[in-house]
Amino acid sequence: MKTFHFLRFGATALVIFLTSAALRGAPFPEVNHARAGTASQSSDHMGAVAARAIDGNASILWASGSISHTEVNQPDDPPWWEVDLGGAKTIGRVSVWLRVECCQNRNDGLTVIVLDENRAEVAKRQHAGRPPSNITYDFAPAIRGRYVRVEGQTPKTTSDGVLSLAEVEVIAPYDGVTINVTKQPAAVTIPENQLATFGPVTVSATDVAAAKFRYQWQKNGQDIQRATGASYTTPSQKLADTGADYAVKVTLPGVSVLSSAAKLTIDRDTNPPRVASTSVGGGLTLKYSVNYNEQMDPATATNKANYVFGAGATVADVSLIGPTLNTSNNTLYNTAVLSVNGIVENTPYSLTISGVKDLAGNTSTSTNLSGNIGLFEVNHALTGTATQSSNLAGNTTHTAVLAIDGKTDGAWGANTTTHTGNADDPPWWEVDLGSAKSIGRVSVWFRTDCCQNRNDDFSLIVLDANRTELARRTYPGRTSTERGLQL
Ligand SMILES: [Ca+2]
Ligand SMILES: [Ca+2]
Repeated sequence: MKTFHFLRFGATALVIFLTSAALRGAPFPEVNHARAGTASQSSDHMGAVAARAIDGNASILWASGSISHTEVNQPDDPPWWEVDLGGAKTIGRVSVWLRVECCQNRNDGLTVIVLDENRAEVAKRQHAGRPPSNITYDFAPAIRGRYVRVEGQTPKTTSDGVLSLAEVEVIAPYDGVTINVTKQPAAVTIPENQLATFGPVTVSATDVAAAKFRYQWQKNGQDIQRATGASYTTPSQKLADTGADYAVKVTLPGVSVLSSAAKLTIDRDTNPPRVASTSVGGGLTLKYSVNYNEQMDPATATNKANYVFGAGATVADVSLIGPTLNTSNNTLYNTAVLSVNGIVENTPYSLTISGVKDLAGNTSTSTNLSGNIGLFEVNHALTGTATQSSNLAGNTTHTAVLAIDGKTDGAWGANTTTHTGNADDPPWWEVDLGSAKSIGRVSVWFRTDCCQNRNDDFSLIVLDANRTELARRTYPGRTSTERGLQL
């Protein structure tokens, strides 16, 4: 009896294995007509011939030796690249990979054209603006053509007139394949001045990998630009946008299906705005941030009179940040940043907010916030005056002031690092704080992309109003990024 059970279990397991293998099958056998074609282009640069774009290597890096390139010195107008498929073929998808590590402006407004055997135009697709590293067009139903041509921007405005293609694929239709939308987009209801997210939809087709599907969302039957993911999030919506239908067209080469439509309903916002949270930061002065729970009316949300602190504290300025996406509930909100004078660290505070409105015009009830202000940093250097031993000859950008502009990026190209001339011994940089200030910390960020030996053994010195030395520290050895002096 024991033996019988064991055998039966083994047989069952074998059947399951065979069934799942049969279901999984082999991937759909995709045919790339371009690999058997003949490529040409308007001119060759540095031996980077047209055939490199149909060599089966889609690397988008020049060093791969697999990228075509038309002439740079006398650019063609327009430059073109073309593959002759040898005869008319049925085409379901054209995919173009572009070089990415250089000169992306040259791809602006790229056009893909399919021509028949008599060179009559069968299809033409132009990419509006600057393409990413890959642009793909699906044709469903499939089209027939012999030549697939890529042309540069015409007339030339932002492009440099060069075509440099990593790879072009011309894919035969996926005949016999059916796309199933296994999870349709659902209807969405939101308050006005919020965004709506449709999907993600899920799709399947036998033997087809997920990466092969392409998505194009539509609003009331019209394609939405750059809405090409499995889900789509609208911009902030107005009441008048209510009732629109959203659907997604899912395509494979030569095959397409349209999802069911999902309706967007937008409710009138009758809820006054609330303060969701607050935070404290420093800078020139105390920055008190009020995070609202929704988008705010800029006029009332930045009116200083609507924010009243206790005696001695004044609001010097209010700026409105956002809208920002709250990812926990997929809603948009604004933050009011109050610059406050007259409050020091670690003291109690009271703030009354009233009269602020949301974008729909609902006025907040008066809100009182109180607590301990806690710790915040004030950077005295931001209001100081910077000088240095000399400026780099002929360079009016990298002056002393760039070290107190509030930015710590160490890359030269970020234009926020200083540079002295090359002959000072020793070179120096200094900030005058305007008057004696209490100092708890000095931090220095260095240039990061070059010449770190020039920071060897540097010294930080703090002087009083009579230039008497109060503190000095020399940092032995090499300093790569940031060094601080604790006082
Ligand atoms: Ca290639
Ligand atoms: Ca509201």
